[in-house]
Amino acid sequence: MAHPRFAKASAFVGFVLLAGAAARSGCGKAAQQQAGGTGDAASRVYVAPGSYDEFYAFMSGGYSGQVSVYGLPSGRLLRVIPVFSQDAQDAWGYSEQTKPMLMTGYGFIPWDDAHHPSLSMTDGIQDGRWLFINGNNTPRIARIDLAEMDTKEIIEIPNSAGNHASPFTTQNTEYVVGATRFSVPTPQKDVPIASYKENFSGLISFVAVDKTTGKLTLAFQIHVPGFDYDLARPGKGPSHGWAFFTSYNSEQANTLLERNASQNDKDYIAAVNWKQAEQCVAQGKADTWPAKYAHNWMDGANIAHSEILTSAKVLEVSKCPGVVYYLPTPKSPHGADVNPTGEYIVAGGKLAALIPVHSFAKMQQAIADKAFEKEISGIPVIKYEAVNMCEVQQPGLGPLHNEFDDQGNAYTSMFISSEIVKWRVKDCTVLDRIPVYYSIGHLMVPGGDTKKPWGKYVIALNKITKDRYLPTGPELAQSAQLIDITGDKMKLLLDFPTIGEPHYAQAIPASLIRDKQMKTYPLADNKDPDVTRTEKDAHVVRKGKAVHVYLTAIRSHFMPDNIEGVQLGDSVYFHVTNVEQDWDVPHGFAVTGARNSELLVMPGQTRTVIWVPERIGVFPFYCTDFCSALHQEMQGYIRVSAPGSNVPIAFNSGK
Ligand code: RUQ
Ligand code: CUA
Repeated sequence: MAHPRFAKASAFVGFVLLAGAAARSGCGKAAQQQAGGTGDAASRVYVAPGSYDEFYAFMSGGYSGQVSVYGLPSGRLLRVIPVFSQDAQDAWGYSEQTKPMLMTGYGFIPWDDAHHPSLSMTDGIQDGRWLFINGNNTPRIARIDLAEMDTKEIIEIPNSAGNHASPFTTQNTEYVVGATRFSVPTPQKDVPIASYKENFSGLISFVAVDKTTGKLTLAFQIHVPGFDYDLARPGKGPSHGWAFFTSYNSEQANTLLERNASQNDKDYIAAVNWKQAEQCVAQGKADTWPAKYAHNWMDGANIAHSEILTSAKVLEVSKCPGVVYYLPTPKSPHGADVNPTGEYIVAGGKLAALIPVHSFAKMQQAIADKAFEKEISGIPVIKYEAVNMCEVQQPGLGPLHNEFDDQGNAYTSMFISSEIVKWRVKDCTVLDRIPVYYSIGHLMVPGGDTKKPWGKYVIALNKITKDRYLPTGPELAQSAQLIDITGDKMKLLLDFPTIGEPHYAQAIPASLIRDKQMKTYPLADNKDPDVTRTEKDAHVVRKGKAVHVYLTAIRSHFMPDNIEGVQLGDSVYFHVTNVEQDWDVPHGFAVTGARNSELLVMPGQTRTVIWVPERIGVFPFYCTDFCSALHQEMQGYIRVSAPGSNVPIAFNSGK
């Protein structure tokens, strides 16, 4: 049976793994019969040729390191935005103007594991300015500009390891948050791994976002016990000023966590009063720790810069009492989600047989009453009964994440029983359930994490597709499923494959950002020091062993397109300016034997690629983007002579 949802949940790990395997193997035929695909469903997702989708959806690429942009309800892929991974299509991380974006305190790192996109908000409602996403492996947070759909900034999070609980946005985008998933010696030092309990700890990080420019600054970090801080949600409305972080491994195991971190019946949600933390930091109560982390940004000319920062403000809980409380939460919780009113905090206890709903008002009362069961490293643990509002009983197996609609309902993803369960928040009553194919991780309702859910759909972001698509060798597509939530019963409308692993996603009404889309970069404003504004300015100069070629690109030629005087041992810098000012006319640039990538140059922009020839001869370069009827003619030659040759630098020009 593909959906053993009524099986009694058990914390016994072996059982859990088996149940997961059962869900994964699926029973294809039954599954297909239950799936959508009716004419009605087809018409709900049909966006006629030439028409636009209603929503932009931004999906994390997981281990692809990027963000993909889809239209909803059609599920059409519109763009892949390069973020943490080098991307040859856009020359991201290959061109000289973009390479500094991938700098870290560990050097140049051209990859990360991107999990959770998070849109900027004003008063708890999406404002269409920026999208943030975390890098999980080398802790980082990126900021994408939604008018250009381009990554503008990446900040590394020092002293942290595994930046998973990130980068969730506070109500007015005051902060995006981060936390330590893998506790480590903090600050790092050489100690036995078995000394975990004495030497390992976690940090919860608050990265401030400048209201006007979006600029990211590491504001402060809070030093916390060595659990695994997994996911987070800032509060909103009444709970604005707080943020909630789930943790597992309160056992503080350092080996075989699948067993050793599954001992306790409850782990904790860390409730962090960040407004109070701000005050403590302002009063000088934070310590300054040495640190080494990169801050990378695109300037107004779209040229990346990178600086290494060397200190961080760290607040000890003992110096700011009341800044963190622990809320007991069953069992090894994963997601922590705050409902649209900001009153309820819902956890997804992966190994729990229920979904706990904590009340912010009860939490405040419990703090006033000191209804604590104990303290852990100076952090009061509030009594479960004093904070819990209700429990959804037997919802299914393996609850992970929760999203909300505008009708007071929650939707929870069930990894093990492969389903979405809809339930009423105010009394924890299950209303409906729908199978998904298979092994759902996150789910997303457009605006479902904000004060104003747009509703209409829930998207299941599944880990396993098995029998859903034509097979493609050992690696199968991962999948999103679009489900209608406008009626009492959820209805499956569409399957569409995704790029990389779709952890979380966000969606915003297209009307909020469609008309803001940038069409070209004004050539007059191009401040790149290597810009070539007109063909008359195109030229080639030698500076020692470097030859700089300043080219223009316009339909359908480069200027210059005949270049001589380069010698083996030189590095050739091709600075290509696209002097077009029309929308949707990029030009590409590629040269034989280039060991990096092509360039793709947007109208009005300059991009540089370095070419180090390794043999003598005459080599072609050409435009890689089919830009006009005479695109194939958009080509040139560069001649490479022997070292010490007397061939002078020469080029044709528009003069
Ligand atoms: S985590 S399911 Cu980052 Cu739940 Cu992916
Ligand atoms: Cu320019 Cu093809």
